[in-house]
Amino acid sequence: MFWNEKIETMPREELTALQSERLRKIVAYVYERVPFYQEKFDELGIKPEDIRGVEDLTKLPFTKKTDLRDHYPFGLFAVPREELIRIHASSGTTGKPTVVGYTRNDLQVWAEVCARCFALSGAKPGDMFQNAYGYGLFTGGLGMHYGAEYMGISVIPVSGGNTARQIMILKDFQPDVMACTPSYALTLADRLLEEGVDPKDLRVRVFILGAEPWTEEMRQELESKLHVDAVNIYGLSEIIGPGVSNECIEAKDGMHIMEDHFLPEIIDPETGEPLPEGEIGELVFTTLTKEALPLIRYRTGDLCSITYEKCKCGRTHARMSRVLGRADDMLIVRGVNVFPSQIESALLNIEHIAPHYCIVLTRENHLDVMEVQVEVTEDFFREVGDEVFAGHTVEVVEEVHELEQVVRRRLWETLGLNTRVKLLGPGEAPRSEGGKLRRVIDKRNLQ
Ligand code: DLL
Repeated sequence: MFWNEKIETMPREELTALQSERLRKIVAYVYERVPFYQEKFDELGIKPEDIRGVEDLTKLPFTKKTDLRDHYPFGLFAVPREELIRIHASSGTTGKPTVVGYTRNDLQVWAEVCARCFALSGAKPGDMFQNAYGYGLFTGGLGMHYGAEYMGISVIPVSGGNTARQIMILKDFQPDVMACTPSYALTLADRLLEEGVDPKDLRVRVFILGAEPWTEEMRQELESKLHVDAVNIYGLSEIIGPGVSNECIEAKDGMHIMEDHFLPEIIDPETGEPLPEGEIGELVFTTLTKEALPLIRYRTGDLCSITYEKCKCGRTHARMSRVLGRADDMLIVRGVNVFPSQIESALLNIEHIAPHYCIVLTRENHLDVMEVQVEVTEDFFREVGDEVFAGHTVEVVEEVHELEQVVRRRLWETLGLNTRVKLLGPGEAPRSEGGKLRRVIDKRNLQ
């Protein structure tokens, strides 16, 4: 199903013309209204008239997260505060959050793109939706909320966390659609199965998962455990929140970008040069219609690739691959670039290994040490007995060592790096309590 068929299937030539027209307008708009951009353009000797269309995009300067931080909280806003009708913020891991604002029209655009995400995910008017993204400063809860209402879906605004209540609502209200972070979907799936709930007794047919990286293996795991479709949704507060792109349920092969509102590019994160179609690099967006916080060539820090090939769902909008990691999340371990998602992929199809892990980095004698801590499955744990983990019986200890070796070998094949492996009992690795899960503990600079 389409939500806005004319736009979603617009021939590429027309779409490019629309993007060019909007780009010209937004460039003039920021030049006039945001001193930061006026200064930047002047420094580079660019006048708004120099930008005739998308072909001139690379003449424009980049915007970085640090620019938003330097102008905290409202310094990059293009409208007076009286015109704002909503504020959100994304929590920084260090220091101040990044603050974003919306005019009435921005909220309308946001509802529109989120409604398209629901359509892409196979949801339809009349469905009921359990929204387990956090409500609050985080954009996930309210963003999805208004998209669903706009489409005519009834929203159950549960917000994140409180697994017992989520399960009660899933069983009693029988929603058709659910959304949360993928790590939380795993928490939920495990709890449902633990409690003996048969997924066939639930009506929910699709999970819309995003806000953090996840893998194809995790999709398979969730789909088979829960008997649902699991689709990927992407977004970031600076650009709008959820709703920047979403997979179509027909292909589940890349997330369609709402290109009439957000103009994408892929650049080399080192040089800033644009990369050809299909190559992996840093994703950059220019907002084409945002009023409160328009951003020019905003560097997301997310690494992925983009394809413009037509999709079997009939949509013409470009598709971005899964996010493989963040340019700044990439771990450099003894000179090797490692993305947590590679580790996850390596772990997820090993027998007796559960999809719960964390990565601990330390330094010994000036050398980086990476320990991957991963849970064994319930079955394996029961089979070998819990004393094993305290190292009691000889034969079973061997079985555990063997499994450790298998994991270590798999990591070596995937990463080209020697790692330490620590097997954990069920439930010992950190779980999502409802929001995004932090899986990497880097102690190297604390030592
Ligand atoms: O996470 C918005 C959102 C809410 C997206 C709900 C999807 C669903 P922020 O808190 O600003 O906004 O975090 C944005 O999260 O730059 C990515 O690094 C990461 N991210 C978001 N979606 C995905 C995804 C929301 N599907 C940052 N896959 C982004 C991988 C994702 N990473």
